[in-house]
Amino acid sequence: MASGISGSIRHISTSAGDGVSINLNSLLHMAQLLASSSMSTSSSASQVRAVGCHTGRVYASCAMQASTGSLVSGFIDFAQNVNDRCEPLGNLEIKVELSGLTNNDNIVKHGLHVHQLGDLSNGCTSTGSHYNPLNSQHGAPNSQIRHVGDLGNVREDGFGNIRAVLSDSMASLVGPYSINGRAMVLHANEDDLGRGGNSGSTTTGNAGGRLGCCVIGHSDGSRWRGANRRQTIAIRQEDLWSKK
Ligand SMILES: [Cu+2]
Ligand SMILES: [Zn+2]
Repeated sequence: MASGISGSIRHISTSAGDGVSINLNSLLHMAQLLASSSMSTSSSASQVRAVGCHTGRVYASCAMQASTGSLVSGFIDFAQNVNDRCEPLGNLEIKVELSGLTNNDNIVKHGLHVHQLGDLSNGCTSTGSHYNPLNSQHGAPNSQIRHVGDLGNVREDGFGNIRAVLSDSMASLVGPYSINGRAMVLHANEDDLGRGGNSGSTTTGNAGGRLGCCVIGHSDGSRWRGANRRQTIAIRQEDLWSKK
């Protein structure tokens, strides 16, 4: 049965020739339906799933690695609604849960960007510059002129933690400008969002050194849902404190 299905898939894509792109997604969808309904062996099914998109939610995660001299740790998680053509539906949702930042140093805001390369072979240095597939200038996340990777600043609480929920209209987990496999970088200083009036401002936002970085990769969403729960608990605790 399994060889029959994969055999017929191969046959269709071969005979379709140049026209294969027209119906590739419906073909994959059909193959997924066939695979999920009747296959007992999983190798062909997992190959199909690896390249297809379901309408629904996709997730990614990034485990922060500290640079030398930095103690930052934690996770950045991502969720994105997509259609069955692998196109984003609405904004990318981002949850930042980091700790180990230096308290009482008068730096409260830290630049957070997607950098071009998911390469940590030379620490955060080898992640390259801001992810900028449209060859634009650096800017604010809500600006027309920005890098796709420009996520602005995240803010420390009074205990060296950063807990933030971001929503971004340009960065995405799918499509031609996907950030999956690229790097998140947390900077030592505040990002001036392109308003600093010098050349550093329109390239990096003068956000300074790299405190930590991580490679964004596909995840099953379990951390995202866990982060959801922890966040709800944290908000409740803040409520309790504020009522005291
Ligand atoms: Cu950066
Ligand atoms: Zn930038």
